[in-house]
Amino acid sequence: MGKVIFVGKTGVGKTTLIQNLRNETIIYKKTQAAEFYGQYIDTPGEYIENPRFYSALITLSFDADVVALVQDVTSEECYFPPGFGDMFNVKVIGIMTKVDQKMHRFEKTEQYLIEAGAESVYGVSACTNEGMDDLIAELNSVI
Ligand SMILES: Nc1nc2c(ncn2[C@@H]2O[C@H](COP(=O)(O)OP(=O)(O)O)[C@@H](O)[C@H]2O)c(=O)[nH]1
Ligand SMILES: [Mg+2]
Repeated sequence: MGKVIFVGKTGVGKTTLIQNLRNETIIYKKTQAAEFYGQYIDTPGEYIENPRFYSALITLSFDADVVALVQDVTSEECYFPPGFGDMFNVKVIGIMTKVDQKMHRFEKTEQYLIEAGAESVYGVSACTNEGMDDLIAELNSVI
């Protein structure tokens, strides 16, 4: 079975999204290290916040078929440099989280993920399930 690795800064909603994809009860839990949940690989935000850890992401991506760059539509902070996705040897997609929130930065976030190297971008809410069907269909087509 193929695997997806979720990469993005702390608090964008990676762990919550994985819990939703696995139909698990959503429980807040700080991600301290890379964690494997079946076909999903969760990573701590520190791996993207500090370029010193990029090598850890590259190593983890060897186990994956898709790298998902995750960014929160309410956040103004960007941690993916342009072309960031090029360092991975697998398909790179973008996921915009928290689309249920009023403070949308939809276009900017999408553009930013594309510049970072995402082939396609999905907008989702793990709370309202908005956009989840399209994301699941995409993941099912590649993993
Ligand atoms: N409104 C809203 N909040 C979310 C969503 N997904 C995650 N959150 C919240 O964002 C915070 C960080 O989520 P978490 O999954 O721990 O982020 P991670 O650090 O990227 O793993 C938590 O308080 C979540 O409840 C979402 O789709 N909508
Ligand atoms: Mg987490």
